[in-house]
Amino acid sequence: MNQSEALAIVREHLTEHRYQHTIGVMETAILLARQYGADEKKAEIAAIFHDYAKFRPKEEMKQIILAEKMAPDLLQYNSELWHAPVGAFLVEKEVGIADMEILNAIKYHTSGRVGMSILEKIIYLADYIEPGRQFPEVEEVRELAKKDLQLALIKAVQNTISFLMNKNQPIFPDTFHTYNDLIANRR
Ligand code: DGI
Ligand code: FE
Ligand code: FE
Ligand code: FE
Repeated sequence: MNQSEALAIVREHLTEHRYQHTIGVMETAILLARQYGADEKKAEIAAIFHDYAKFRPKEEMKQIILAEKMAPDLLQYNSELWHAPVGAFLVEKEVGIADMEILNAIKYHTSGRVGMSILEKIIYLADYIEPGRQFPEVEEVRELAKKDLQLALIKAVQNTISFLMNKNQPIFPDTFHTYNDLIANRR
């Protein structure tokens, strides 16, 4: 699948704003893949489809999580978390993407996970720093991403956790596990 075919598919499922975000994630992910020696084509496709399920009805996502026996505790946390694993499932089923590295990068783009692959890290980070993101903390992470993927990712996860805590939001356990794993493996 080439870039324009993939973009045409995903565009049908997104708002214009989310589509522009997706373009930003794609361009950022390709650059990060080039810089850090990951597969640029896989980064491109994973980025294009990362928010594929963002606008699925909550009820549909809930049914998929139950039917596919995905982590059941997902349902006890913010429904904003659901589009990542559900997206990976639907991209395989509806779009026919079978590459597990791409599917896992989509699946874990919101929470991260323990033992993230380089592609998973790139998609998580590209989602956080793409040019359309404007919150104040993002600039520091963009600077870190030019030098050190690991340090940039740690900062992005820390910022995400702090942001949620400041809003009195619950934190999904995998988000904490991601943080602990990155800190434990810091050089
Ligand atoms: O889909 P995007 O907006 O591009 O970004 P995303 O998939 O990284 O995150 C979607 C939302 O999920 C965002 O508003 C923050 C929220 N989120 C991320 N991690 C957690 C979380 N919400 C809760 N409650 N707990 C988390 O651990
Ligand atoms: Fe997302
Ligand atoms: Fe994210
Ligand atoms: Fe996104």
